[in-house]
Order: sequence, then C-alpha cells, then structure tokens
Amino acid sequence: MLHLVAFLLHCLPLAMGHYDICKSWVTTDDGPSWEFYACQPKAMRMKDYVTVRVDPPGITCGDPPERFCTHENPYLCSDECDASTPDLAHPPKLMFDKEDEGLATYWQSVTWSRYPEPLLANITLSWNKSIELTDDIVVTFEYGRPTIMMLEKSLDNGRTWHPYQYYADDCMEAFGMPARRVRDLSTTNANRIICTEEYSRWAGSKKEKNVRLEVRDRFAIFAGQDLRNMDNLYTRLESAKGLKDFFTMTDLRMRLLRPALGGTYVQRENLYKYFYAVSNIEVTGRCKCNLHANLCSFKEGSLQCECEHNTTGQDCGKCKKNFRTRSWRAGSYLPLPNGSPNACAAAGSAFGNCECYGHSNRCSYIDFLNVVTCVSCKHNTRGQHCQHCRLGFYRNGSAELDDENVCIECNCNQIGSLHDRCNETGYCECREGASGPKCDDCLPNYYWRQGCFPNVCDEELLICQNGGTCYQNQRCICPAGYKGVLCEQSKCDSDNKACNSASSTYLSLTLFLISALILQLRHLDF
Ligand SMILES: *[C@@H]1O[C@H](CO)[C@@H](O)[C@H](O)[C@H]1NC(C)=O
Ligand SMILES: *[C@@H]1O[C@H](CO)[C@@H](O)[C@H](O)[C@H]1NC(C)=O
Ligand SMILES: *[C@@H]1O[C@H](CO)[C@@H](O)[C@H](O)[C@H]1NC(C)=O
Ligand SMILES: *[C@@H]1O[C@H](CO)[C@@H](O)[C@H](O)[C@H]1NC(C)=O
Ligand SMILES: *[C@@H]1O[C@H](CO)[C@@H](O)[C@H](O)[C@H]1NC(C)=O
Ligand SMILES: [Ca+2]
Repeated sequence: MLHLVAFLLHCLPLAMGHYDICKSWVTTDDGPSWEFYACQPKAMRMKDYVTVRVDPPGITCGDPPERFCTHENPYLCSDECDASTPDLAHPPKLMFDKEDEGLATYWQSVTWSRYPEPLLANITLSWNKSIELTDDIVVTFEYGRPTIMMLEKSLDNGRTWHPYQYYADDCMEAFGMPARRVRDLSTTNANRIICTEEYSRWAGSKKEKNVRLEVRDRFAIFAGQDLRNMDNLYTRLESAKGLKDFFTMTDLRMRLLRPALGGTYVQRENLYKYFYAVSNIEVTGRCKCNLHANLCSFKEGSLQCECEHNTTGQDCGKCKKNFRTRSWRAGSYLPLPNGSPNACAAAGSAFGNCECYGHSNRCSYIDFLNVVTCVSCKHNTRGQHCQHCRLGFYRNGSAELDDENVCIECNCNQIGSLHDRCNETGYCECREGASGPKCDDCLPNYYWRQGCFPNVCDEELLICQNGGTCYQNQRCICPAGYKGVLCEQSKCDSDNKACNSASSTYLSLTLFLISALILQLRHLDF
C-alpha cells in the first residue's frame, strides 16, 4: 500500500518556494520536452514516522506500581504510576502522541530510589531513513528538565554514534566543556558541537519545559534573522564541508544523565521527586533524497523517497539500472535559484555510445584507433569501458559491473608474494615456502621471519639432539658441551686435542657443512 505523506508544515520557511518541483514540461524552439530541476520533499513532523526504544529495560515507571511527588509539592507523594492501569501508565509512545488541550501525556521513568547510583536512561529514535532537520528539535519535559543530558545521532542506522549537543547546569563540571550558545557561533564554526547551560538550570526557569537543539539559530548564521536570506544558506550547504551532514541523521539518542534536582542538593530522604518525564519530542525535517525527489512516502513501515531523475534507492543514492552511463551524483542547490538535477543518464544519451558502467563521467575519442574510450575510470577499474580491474585488484564476484565495489584490492603480502597482482579469486603468487591466498603464511616445515625459511629444527625430522631445544624452528639451543646445528656434536671428544680451539673450529665447520648437506638432501625429499 502506498500511503503518501501529506503533512506539510506551511509555517516553515524551508518548506516554501524553493526546490519543490523535479521537472516541468516546457516548450522550446525544438518542440516540447521535460526540463529537470534539483528538488526536495516538504518538511514533515518526523515524530509520526519514528520507532522508539527506551533503555535500560525496566526504566519506565509502573512495574511494580510506584508513588512519586513533584518539586512543587515535595511532601505530597500521592501521585501514582501503574503500568497495568491505562490512566496511570506512562509508556514511551506518549512522547509522540497528539497532546489534547490542557492535560499533557508523558513517558515517565522510575524514581531515583537507588541514589547515589546515577539515574540513567537512553531514549533512541530511529527512522530507518536519513532525514534532514529543517527546524529545532524540541523535547518537552514535565516536572523539570534534566540537569545533565546529551544528544547523540547516527548517520548509519545506529551502527556508529556521534555527540550532537551537551546540556548541563554546569558544563565544565559535567563534561569538561565551556558553556556556549549557538547564537555566539559564526560562519566558520557553525557546525560545532557545543555544551549549553541554557536549558538545564532550575533557578529562574522553573516553568520552562523545553530543551532545544537549535537548528534555526544555526541556519540564521547564514540566512540572517528570520531566515530571510535562504539563498546564502543553500550556497553554504553546498560548499561548507560537513555542514549538510550536521543536520542529517538516521537516528537520534537522548541520554538522560541526571534528573531535575529542584535545588542545589539531592534530598536523600525524599527520592520520590526525582525522575524523568517527557511529554513530547518534536523533530521537524524532511527525507534526505539527495535533491532527486520531491515526495517521500511511508511504505512498509519506512520512509522512502519517490526518486526522479532516473535515480533509485531509499535516498535516491544511485542510478537506476540502464542509467549508469556516468557515475551517480547528488543534485545541487546551485546555481540559484533552480539548482542542478545531475540526473542519471542512459547509455546512448549524452555520451554517444560509450558505456562506462558508472565509473567515469567522461569519454574521449582516440583518433588513430578510431575508438571512444572512458577517461579516468574510478573505483579501481580500467579499460575502454572501465570493465576491467586495475592491476593489484580483482573482480568482486558478487558485485555487478556497475557496482562501486566491483574491484577488490589483492592485498598480497609484500614479503611473501612475488608481485602485487592476484588471480580472479584473489589468490596471490607466493615466493618459495610461502602460502595462503595473500602469501602471509608459510608451508609446513617453514617458519616466518620476514619471509618463509625452511625449518632448521622441528619436532619431527630435524630433532635437536643431546637434550637441545628447538627455538622457533630457527635453531637448536644446545646444552653445555654440545654444539652443531642439531647439537649433534660434543665439544670435547675423548680425544682431548679436539677441545683446542683451532682444530675444533675446523672440525665443527666441516661437521656443519655435512649436516647442512644432509638438511638440503632431506629438504629435496619433500
Ligand atoms: C546509553 O547509550 C550509550 C551509548 O551511546 C551506552 O554507552 C549507555 O550504556 C546507554 N545507557 C543506558 C542506561 O542504557
Ligand atoms: C529499513 O528500510 C529498508 C528499505 O526501505 C527496508 O528494506 C528494511 O526492512 C527496513 N528495516 C526496518 C528494521 O524497518
Ligand atoms: C529518465 O528516463 C526516462 C526513460 O525511461 C526518460 O524519459 C526521462 O527523460 C529520464 N529522466 C531524466 C531526468 O533523465
Ligand atoms: C563485493 O560486492 C558486494 C556488493 O556490492 C559488497 O557488498 C561486498 O562488500 C563486496 N566485497 C568486498 C570484499 O568488497
Ligand atoms: C587462483 O589461484 C588459486 C590458488 O592457486 C586456485 O585454487 C584458484 O583456482 C585460482 N583461480 C582461478 C580463477 O584461476
Ligand atoms: Ca504526549
């Protein structure tokens, strides 16, 4: 079922005017045709499409039922949280419902009965889709805002996390960071991660309920107050490194680290008034579609861009099959005001008939060969159509020719292999004694020491004699009185002369040569 998202927030400047159509049918001197533009979906209330997870297990109040009180009324602890009674339960979903006039509905944690062990909770919001913030994130707390918390975000569906903003009543004490305000940032540090004290203090702000991640104030650094100069913001989003990504995420995590205290100290005799209660989390943003879609729909439980410009994927992040003549590119806000669609092109369109499997944007005609060939093949490919792997790379059997991962580095061990090329299954050519696909192992009866060398001694054939011990297959450590490669030789034969240095050296050299010869012969047997 295709359920089109129709939540348009008309009050948002970013939802208006700009980049809202992907193509239009125009008539030119050559007749009517499509014209294409960079386009993006409207901003929406992202809390309607989120899945939430609250950690650790058992942090939600009411199981078993519990009494609590408030900072306003600290000795009247008659309020009750009971998970089994709908009217008294405070499950996580109440952070995302529609508030009726008057009474707030909220998720609530257990109280701080284990003080001084910290009362910690994580609230993780996941969209399974990259989204771009267009307005402040606003978290509404009932019964006081936390005195320490932080926001983290993920860009890869929760595999890796990054700090987003720190909040504390004393930033230096809680996080070792100086307190800053977004309003004091400038164009050179607009995507700085800050710690703010604005939303965590109790004194003078008892009635304040909201904690913000100030997206508008950051936009305003470029677009000015009231966000009048959006063109400047769009220009900067294209050019300033990391700025677009700052407003992008797939997941958001709120780490609650210390609840509201209602004063300077925690009152141990009344821990029923310390807990977290969140009534709403407002996240306003749009699907990230790389400027290749102006619609985003909710299908099978996930947001999905309705890709144009012959792109495909959840974020329109690649070219459709048969439209991979040049490599995929995101659309661009520039040049103003319509941007560039950077559409994917079919073979046989803009580039003549030269297919490059998406590894090159350029073809060139070579006169004396009378061929058209791809120029500067990327992704470690080479060849007229970028259809081969560069030397030192081999073909990824599970990737199609137009996949970015089509060529895998051979990674041959520099010492163990003859050269850095490998065969079609990634096997390198090994030097004598070396083995393994990458030649970083030794054959049996060889040892590794910057290359593979035949064992001098071992536990099978080349056994150290006379009680000698084999050191890492490299040499025998002989007991006093014995010598030789395998300690096979007594230093002092019954003939006393042999103990004298000159002749003994001569003798042992001879024996060494003989035993080396034996070793060589044995080696030939393998
Ligand atoms: C919250 O998430 C962080 C990782 O971001 C983790 O280290 C921490 O243990 C979690 N806390 C709880 C209470 O689950
Ligand atoms: C996430 O989205 C992808 C693409 O729409 C979908 O295939 C996948 O099942 C979704 N995963 C979850 C956990 O919803
Ligand atoms: C995408 O491909 C279709 C043909 O399937 C073509 O009509 C259309 O113009 C292409 N769009 C773009 C933006 O190249
Ligand atoms: C081979 O290609 C597949 C498909 O793109 C990719 O998932 C995989 O990681 C690639 N393998 C290597 C070793 O790069
Ligand atoms: C690559 O070399 C390995 C080891 O020599 C061999 O087993 C494999 O069959 C070779 N693959 C191809 C495609 O030649
Ligand atoms: Ca609510």
